Amino acid sequence: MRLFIAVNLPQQVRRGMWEAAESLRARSYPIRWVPPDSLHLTLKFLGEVAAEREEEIVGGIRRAVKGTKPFTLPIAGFGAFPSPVRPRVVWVGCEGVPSLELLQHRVEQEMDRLGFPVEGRPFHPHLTLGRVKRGVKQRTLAGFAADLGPLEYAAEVLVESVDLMQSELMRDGARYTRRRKVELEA
Ligand code: 2AM
Repeated sequence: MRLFIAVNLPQQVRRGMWEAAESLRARSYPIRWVPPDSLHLTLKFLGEVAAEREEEIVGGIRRAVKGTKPFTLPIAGFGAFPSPVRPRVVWVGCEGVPSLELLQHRVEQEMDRLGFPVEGRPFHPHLTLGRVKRGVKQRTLAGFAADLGPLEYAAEVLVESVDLMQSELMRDGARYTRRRKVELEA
């Protein structure tokens, strides 16, 4: 099964992000939007994993969160990777939060011990709202940066747990289900 480790968001925040991007979706750019129920923050993508390794992975997540207390995660602002003028991934940001960076680093270290290689690129925490469809011409995205610019959303999320998630690739996009929830230490 295809697995990843994520922080999930309260429904109210998922709704808020979705609604804040309404005007952008209305422009019908060639973007596949993540449905509001699926919006999340990925800490580590594991990829295809044998089902019998699930407990071992949960054990790694438990070790990673040991000593981490629940913390507040401010999320704010819209952006795009690699840039708003050449967008591929559209997101809401949550950078620069030391507790989150430490947590991600510890998850990365524990998963490395289990044989999941450390990402070669720096961690840019983000909440993916949409992905530009493959092979689309750049001109179909003309005006995107100008439409993204005025969007605003900000919220504070209390992070109290980390989830092991399963991703199933369906014809109309990925379906995510929570397999396990690991609570941070209160
Ligand atoms: P993204 O939001 O930046 O696309 C489930 O696929 C989650 O794992 C997504 O949030 C996705 O991040 C993340 N992810 C990270 N690396 C990935 C990869 N190589 N393939 C698919 N998803 C990946």
